[in-house]
Formats: sequence, structure tokens, C-alpha cells
Amino acid sequence: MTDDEKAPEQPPETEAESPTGLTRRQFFGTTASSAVVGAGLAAGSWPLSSSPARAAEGKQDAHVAPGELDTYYGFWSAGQSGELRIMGVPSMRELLRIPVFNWDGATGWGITNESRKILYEGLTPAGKRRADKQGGVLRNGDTHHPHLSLTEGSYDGRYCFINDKANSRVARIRLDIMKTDKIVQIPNAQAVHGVRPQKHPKTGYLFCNCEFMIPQPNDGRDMDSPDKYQTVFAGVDSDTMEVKWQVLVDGNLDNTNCDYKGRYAFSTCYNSENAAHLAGMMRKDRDHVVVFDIPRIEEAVKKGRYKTIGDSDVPVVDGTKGSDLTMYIPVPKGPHGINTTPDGKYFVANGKLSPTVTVVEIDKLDAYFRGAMKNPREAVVAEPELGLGPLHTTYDGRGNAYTTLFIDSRIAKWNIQEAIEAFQGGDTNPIKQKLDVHYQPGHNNATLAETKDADGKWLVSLQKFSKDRFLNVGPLKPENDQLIDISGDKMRIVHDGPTFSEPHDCVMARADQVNPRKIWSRDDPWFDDIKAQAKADGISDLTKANKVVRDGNQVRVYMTSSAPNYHITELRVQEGDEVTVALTNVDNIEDLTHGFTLTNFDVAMEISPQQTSSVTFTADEPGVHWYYCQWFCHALHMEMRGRMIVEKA
Ligand code: CUK
Ligand code: CUA
Repeated sequence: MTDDEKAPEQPPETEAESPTGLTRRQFFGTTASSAVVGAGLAAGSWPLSSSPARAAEGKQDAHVAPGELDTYYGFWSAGQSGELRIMGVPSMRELLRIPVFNWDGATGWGITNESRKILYEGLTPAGKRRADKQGGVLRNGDTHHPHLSLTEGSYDGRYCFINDKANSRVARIRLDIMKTDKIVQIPNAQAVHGVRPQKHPKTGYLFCNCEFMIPQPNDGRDMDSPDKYQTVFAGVDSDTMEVKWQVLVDGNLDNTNCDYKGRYAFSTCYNSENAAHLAGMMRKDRDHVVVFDIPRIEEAVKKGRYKTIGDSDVPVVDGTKGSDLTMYIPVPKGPHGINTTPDGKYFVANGKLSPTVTVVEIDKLDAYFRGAMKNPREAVVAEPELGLGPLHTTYDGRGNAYTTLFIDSRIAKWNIQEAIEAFQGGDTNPIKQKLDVHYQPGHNNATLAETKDADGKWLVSLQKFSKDRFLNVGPLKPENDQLIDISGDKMRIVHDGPTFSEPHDCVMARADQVNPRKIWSRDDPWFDDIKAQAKADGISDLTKANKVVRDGNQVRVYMTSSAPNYHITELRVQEGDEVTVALTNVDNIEDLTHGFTLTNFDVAMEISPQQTSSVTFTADEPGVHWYYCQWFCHALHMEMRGRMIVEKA
């Protein structure tokens, strides 16, 4: 039987005309409200939501009228752009971009002293050497996996974490101010891919998968012996963003997840062959999931059962096959995503090169670690065949799972309990529906599905290809993020959203779970460094200071601004001075952001209400240099500027 035969009958999902005489795209485009959707369906013979014989589609209204607010915050990675994006759901409106591993001219990320410290201080010695060669920063990042901090399995609104595959880093974003505040580069690693915050009792650890295997240490040894390459699983303390320990494993590490009890983390491996080339990585029919026993790893570190590698002092324990710290569960072939069910009972590893997903019962893992289970496959409770290229699975909190099928360009909805029954020999077909998506989905995620509060309202499917779905913008096309109503028995696509390269993954939290400040607090630790410097210069309150301090050839300018004025408009320095400008926005009106751009100096920064930002540069060109406010803040915004006069040495 083909997968199509197994799937229940579906409504037409191609661009063909529907009985209403509209193409599907036009149809959804003209039926923004649920009332019209109902009427439109009733007008034709398209499989009807009102037909008693058929499962009903959800009827949620995705339209968020002008002036109305979304009900969910979405946190979208931005792939090769290196940033994090905040979206409103269900409107799919992009609300904010948060620079993380990238350089950003709007906010001055990579330019201000505050951001440069964050971008630099967590680098490994090798990372610092590279940054030093190029002005103190690494310039690009590749974000894949944004995840929010949790307390007892629910979002707690503190942090978002995100990986950088390109330069092997992970970052923490403070959700109260929506700024990146810590970045750490993982030693002994290349390509940090899967990351996942501990769910219980609270985050806790941030678990990090280092994807590529390398010689350990990577100092010139073993270069031509890929069979000796190894990689590590890392536990990062999310409070300090320090790497606490690493676990050496067999095979590579792709995606990771954890349980709701604080004991296990688990990661997929697609290269159990230790191959350095594609054909070799595909050789075996089974790769594995490796399960990490976190308390035992901590115990091993405590007891000194570890080594260190190269110039890193991070304790590294041995979790290769035969270790009592890990368990290797064989799963078919090249597994990719790994997703814990919201009830905490199972995780699902997605087959990618196998049409199956593997369901593992988490409570059964205890038996293995107790020594009561010999064959790790005994923890597998289902392995349904869903279609071609299963990559990631998400959940509705009602017992159903939704798996992206990359090659089929579909999402399969299936019932977990029925899949378990079928695995035990029952004749139930767990597949409830397959829905065409456009095209080639990677991750999907449903609202709150990574928490125990999964509410089964909306599903976002992130497509890698948009092809013909939008106006052609040339060879580089947007991705296509589709919003799907999963509140009914049947999935229904309600929105196509183009996105710039390349959101791999997103998570959604209820609006009330995220509570950012409206303006900065002057007590924010963000200002600690500049406050300390100001204090040394005799300034106790930056909101009152307009003062120039000379210290040898260092000049520190403390300045305030309020619309539409800088309170220093003429700044005299000598050629060759190292100038630091610390600018405080004393406006305390919501949304009244100013900025500081020094023309022809490649200097720009944001100062939002009650924020201080600082930047340091060399006044190396004599002459008149205008600085201006680059955020339109007032009717006299164009006039909000001043002169830096650099006198010839
Ligand atoms: S990976 Cu991109 S589609 Cu980096 Cu999460 Cu699966
Ligand atoms: Cu201040 Cu524009």
C-alpha cells in the first residue's frame, strides 16, 4: 500500500480551481473571516466542513484587524541572517528583529561597546584570535533553533536561547528587553546545531549538540583518520552561560530534546558511520538516538571521571558506547528532528531517510539504566510509516502528532496512541490526514507544543521553497511560512508568509507569557560598565550628565538627549584621540527612540527611552563631522544633530 492509499481522503490541495471558481490561493485570500469560509464552502461541492460524514476543519479567524493585537508571540530563527525575529501569531506580522550573531546597523549591534563585549567575551581562545584579526567580532551566524526558558514545563518568560551553527555558539536573549545578553562559543566543537533548554524543574541546562566530528583535540592530529573523529554533547548553565561539562559520543549529533522530569536528554545521530563523505554517512540502514542520563553525568564530573581537551578546561566525560552515562537506541535511517510529547511520555525521532518516525517511551529508559533492559530497542513503542522525508514533529495536546514530510511536501497528522496500538499488531491506521504544504517543509511547530501547555490552536509549517507562491524576486527566493488551523479535526492552511533566509524553526508562546518592558529601567545591569566608568569620571547620574572628560588621548563624552535635542551639539577633539560617546536618552515616553550616527565614521547606535549606549572610535580625520539622530523622533528630527570638530594634531 502506498502512503496515499493509507491516508484518508483529502480536500483538493493543488492550485486547481475549486468548485467556487476560485483558485485555492484566491479562495483563502478572499475568505479571511471564518464566517465567509463557512459560506464559501457551503456554496460548492468541495468537501464540506458541514458534512456530518467528514471531519470538521478548524474555524479560527486568522485575521488580526488593524490596531488589534496577536494572541501569540512567535520566536523565529533567521538562519543565515544570524538573528532572531519576533512574529505576531496568527497575523504572521513581523514585529521585531533581534540581532544576535550578526551585525546590525539599526541598533548598532556589533558597533556599540555593550554589544561588542557580549560578542567577544564568551569566545574560545581560537574564536578570540579570529575576532581580533577582524576588528573584534565574528561577523556571521547561522541560527536554527530558538527555544524559550521553562519552569516546570511551562514558559516562564525569562529567556530565549538560540544556536549558531556557523561559529559554534549559543546565545541568550533577555525577553524583558528583547536584547541578546550572553553568547558562548562551545569548545571542542564545530557546528553547534540542536539546542534545547531543560524543562524541569526549570532551565537549568541548555543542552547543545555539536554536529560535526573532529579530531579531539583538533590540533593537527588524526586529520586523515575520520574514524577517530569525535564530537561532544554539551551542558551549558543557562544562568551563567558557561559550559559546565561535555560528553564524548559515538557518531555525530543532530537535534536534541529532553524530558519533563529533568533526568534525560536525547539526541539524533545521522552519521553513526563516522564517515567524512555523503555516501559513507548513508551506508547503514540504522543510525541511532543517544540518551544522556544527566544526573549520572553530573555525578561523574563530581567524582573526577573526566578529562579535558586541548586548551579548554571544560570537563569531558566519556559517553561512547558501553558507558553507563548513555544509551544508544538504533533507529532507521539518518534521524533528524527529535520531539518530546507535551504529556512527557514519549519522544519521536524523525526518520528523514526512512519513511518512519520512531516513538520511544521515556519511562522505559529507566530500565535500561538500571540494567534491567538489555536491548535498547525495547524502549521503542511505535514506528509508524508516514511518508517520505519525515523531519520534525509537533503536537496539539490532544494526542495527535504532526510530522513534516520534506520530500512529499506534506504534513502528516497522526494519532500517537493509535500508532502504538498498530505497532502492537492492531489494524488501526494512525494517519488522520495529509495536507499539502508549499513546498518542502522543514520544522513545524504548534502553539505551546514544546511545553506541557500545548493548546492545539495553530501550527506553523516552515517551508524551504516558495517557488511560485509569491512574486518572483529573482534567483534568491523567500521561504514560505504557512499558518495552519489545527483546532478542528482537519488541518486548514490559512496564510502564506514569505520570510528572508532562513527560519529553520520557530516557537510560539501565549501573549501573556511574555512581558517585555515598555521602556528601559535605569537600574538595568546592561548599564553597569558605563555607569562604573562614569563614576570614575565623577558622574553619579548619567541622565543628568553632559560632560567631556579628557584622559590623555582618551576623550569620554557623556551626553543626554531628549527630543529633538542632543545636549552637546559641539564637540571638540584632537586628531588621533580615542573618543567614547556615551549617550543617554532621557525621554521616558514609550516608543521615543533616538540614535547617534556619526557620518562617514561607520558609527551608529540606538538609544531607546531611558537607555544608555556607548561607542568608541578614533577621531582620525581632521575636519567637521556631523552626528545626527537616525530615528524619526520629532517634527524637528532632521535638526537633531551636532558637530564633532576634529582639530589637526
Ligand atoms: S534543522 Cu533546519 S529543518 Cu537545523 Cu532544526 Cu531540521
Ligand atoms: Cu531624535 Cu530623531
